[in-house]
Amino acid sequence: MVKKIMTNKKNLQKKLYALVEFPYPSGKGLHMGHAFTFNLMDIFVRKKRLEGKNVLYPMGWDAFGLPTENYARKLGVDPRMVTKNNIARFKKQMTLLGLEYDWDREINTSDPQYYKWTQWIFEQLFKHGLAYKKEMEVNWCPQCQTALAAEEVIGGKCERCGAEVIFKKLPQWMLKITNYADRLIDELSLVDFPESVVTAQKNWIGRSKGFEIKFPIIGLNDKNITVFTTRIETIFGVSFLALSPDHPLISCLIKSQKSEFSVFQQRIEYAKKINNYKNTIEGFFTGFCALNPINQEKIPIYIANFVVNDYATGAIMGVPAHDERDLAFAKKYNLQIKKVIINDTGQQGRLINSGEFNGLTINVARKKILEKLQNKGIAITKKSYRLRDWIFSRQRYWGEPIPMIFCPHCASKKITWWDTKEGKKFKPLFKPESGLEGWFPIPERELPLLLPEFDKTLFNQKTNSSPLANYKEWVETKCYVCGKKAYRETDVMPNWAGSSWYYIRYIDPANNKKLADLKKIKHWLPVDIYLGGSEHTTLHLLYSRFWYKFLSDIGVVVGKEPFNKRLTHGMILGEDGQKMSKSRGNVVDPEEIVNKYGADALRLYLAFIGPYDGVFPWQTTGINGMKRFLVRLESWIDRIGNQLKNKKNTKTDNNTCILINKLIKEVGEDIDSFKMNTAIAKIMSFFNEINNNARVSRSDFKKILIILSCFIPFTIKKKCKELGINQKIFGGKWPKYNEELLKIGEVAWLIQLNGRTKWVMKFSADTPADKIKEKIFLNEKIKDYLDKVNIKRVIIIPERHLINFVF
Ligand code: ANZ
Ligand code: ZN
Repeated sequence: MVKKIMTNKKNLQKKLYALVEFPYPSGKGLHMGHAFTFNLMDIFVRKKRLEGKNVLYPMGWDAFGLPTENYARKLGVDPRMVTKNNIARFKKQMTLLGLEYDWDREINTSDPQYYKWTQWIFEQLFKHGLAYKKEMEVNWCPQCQTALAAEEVIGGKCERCGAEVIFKKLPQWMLKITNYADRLIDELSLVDFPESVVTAQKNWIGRSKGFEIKFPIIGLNDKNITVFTTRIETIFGVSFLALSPDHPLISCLIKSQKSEFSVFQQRIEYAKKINNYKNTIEGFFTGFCALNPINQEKIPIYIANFVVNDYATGAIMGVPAHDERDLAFAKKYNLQIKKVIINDTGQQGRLINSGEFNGLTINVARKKILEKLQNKGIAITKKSYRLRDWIFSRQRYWGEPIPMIFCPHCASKKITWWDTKEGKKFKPLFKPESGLEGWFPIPERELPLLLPEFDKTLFNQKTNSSPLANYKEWVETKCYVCGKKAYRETDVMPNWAGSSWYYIRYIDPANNKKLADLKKIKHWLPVDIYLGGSEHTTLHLLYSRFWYKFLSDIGVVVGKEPFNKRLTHGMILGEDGQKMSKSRGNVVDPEEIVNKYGADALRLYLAFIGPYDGVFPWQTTGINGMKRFLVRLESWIDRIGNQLKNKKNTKTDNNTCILINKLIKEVGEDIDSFKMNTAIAKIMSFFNEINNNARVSRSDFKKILIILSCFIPFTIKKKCKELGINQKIFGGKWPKYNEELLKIGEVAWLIQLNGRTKWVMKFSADTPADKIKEKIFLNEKIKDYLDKVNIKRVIIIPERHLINFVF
């Protein structure tokens, strides 16, 4: 038993799941940014494999999406064909670059055997109460009769035909990601993400801890306005309440002044149009007042444009003396400005003009005021979130069909899925939303629900909703509950769907019974290192983490977080310092570069260009320089290789031995910490320092080749072949270094105080004497000591490795 656990642990230590964000196979082929990122991970993975790690290093295709659909529409070709061709080109280019993925794990989100499981996950979400339908506004082009994605609306106009885009309300599938808001924040403490990513995730969710307070409306019995505030201690300074322009109470408050209110509404619409909304302050007095529950003061109720409808309660208490926006509002409408806190910065503030609470600090006042109002049932503590539910419908063709049917008959009888035989037995994690009568998931055994064949004419017809609505035969189906006529959902899933769980499928890509085998999941997850773009630090990461937590809740995966470590990579700009784009004409195509300079020159160049998270312009001079370095390397390899061929049993000379040990250690450490640029710098300085007539043993020569093989695999392969080195370099082991030898290059310095040796410190032999003092001061202990005395003179005797502080 014990033995079994131990071997498992050993296996786990050996596993490494290295993930890079999979690309969208666009028609443009691999771009330089892909090459930059993929190359970095490739170096890392090659080293880990040489170390004997069991590495999962997969690649696949995020293949559904808008550009392919639009291209298909324009040319009347099947997006399946377009995707297939693009993928073939990407794959060829990746191979050209020497990226050694586990191609037997390749996945493609538009492959029915893949999206079967995307649909399956959706059905689980639905059954567990996490999917519902809601009327939401979409961008609609009345000319093209189609919904538009945000990026297709340019300056309020349709990108394709130039018609003015309107908002149209359509019922959309929604996913209740908000149910996971707290966990999506709190469990960030379990992962090793860059601080900027953690902050981006937190800000997107936007959790704010505050209070809800009820203000009774004077003259409307039993009616209250509930406001959300993070500053309950300012309640004595409230001089108005404000509701959002869509607040449900408005209908009771503006009965006698409907026309004035509609003028106000038009004013805000206009402000929205001229894009000055943020700086606009527009208020409308309802004629009603409310009672401040803390002191029974009468306060006017306004409607104000700056109160957001779907945040918190959609109503605020205005405290002009302590909030800038409230102050601007109070000035415009001549409202009281009453200061209730002095020193209102940080925690130092104290209450004034606040009755019995005068003199209290902010924190104490908060507690006391809450206590008082809470006892009367007027206030509670409350968290509010900026995060909204995820709109999951797209009015598109090239996406995963949402696997739902709607039966009007069952709907009229108010039958939901949870009323069916299967549904009754089911225990949902969350209470399902209302409004889902007549909506049923397609039986699991019938998945995947295939996207209907591409049909140019149907595809291009105008609809009132989605292209799939034109596929009448596909849409009409039979209700599996009552047997009457039913209709398939015609919306498809967003592009985010397939990428929210792809890293799970890599683990077990051919499984046709499950999304992936649990044992394999337990072995491989979490992903050890995930390299991706800064554009995905919010939504993609949030959605994937949400799905993972849900799948974990239903026992399909284990653990709380899917990605242990995340790195955000930078990018490569055009030679002109601008983003590479066809229209600017500054695109540098990796395939062309490989053809001209060879893949290894490009690999070296991209790894050397700078830190993995930087942004760098492409430089032709740089790649030329790399090509020259590569030529030098090759001739060095040839020279040593040929020497070894002729002589036997060469021993490495001492100096070279030290250099090689340093090389192994430092390059290895740099790769581990993803500093490929400094790793290459060290390789370069190694070849500068190594003597022209250096002697290198066969085994040391191989060590050098192994290190180089992570960066320039093609060259090393070629050289091995030429030199007849048939021991497989690529199946070799990442070399070990000798600690003792590293020390040989070190010299012990005596550190004296007034001529008496107090400490001994080791420095590498090549440390210049004038740098020794600096280095000594890096030692905390010694620095503390020396800082306390008044040093008069410092005597350095380099020949004797001695430094004397005189005081
Ligand atoms: C009184 C107050 C006094 C406020 C003060 C602030 C400063 P966060 O931290 O972002 O949650 N607020 C509440 N709901 C709002 C809505 N729907 N639209 C616009 N503003 C809203 O901000 C919370 C603060 O934002 C709340 O605290 C409220 O103003 C405002 F000296 O209440 B405060
Ligand atoms: Zn039915």
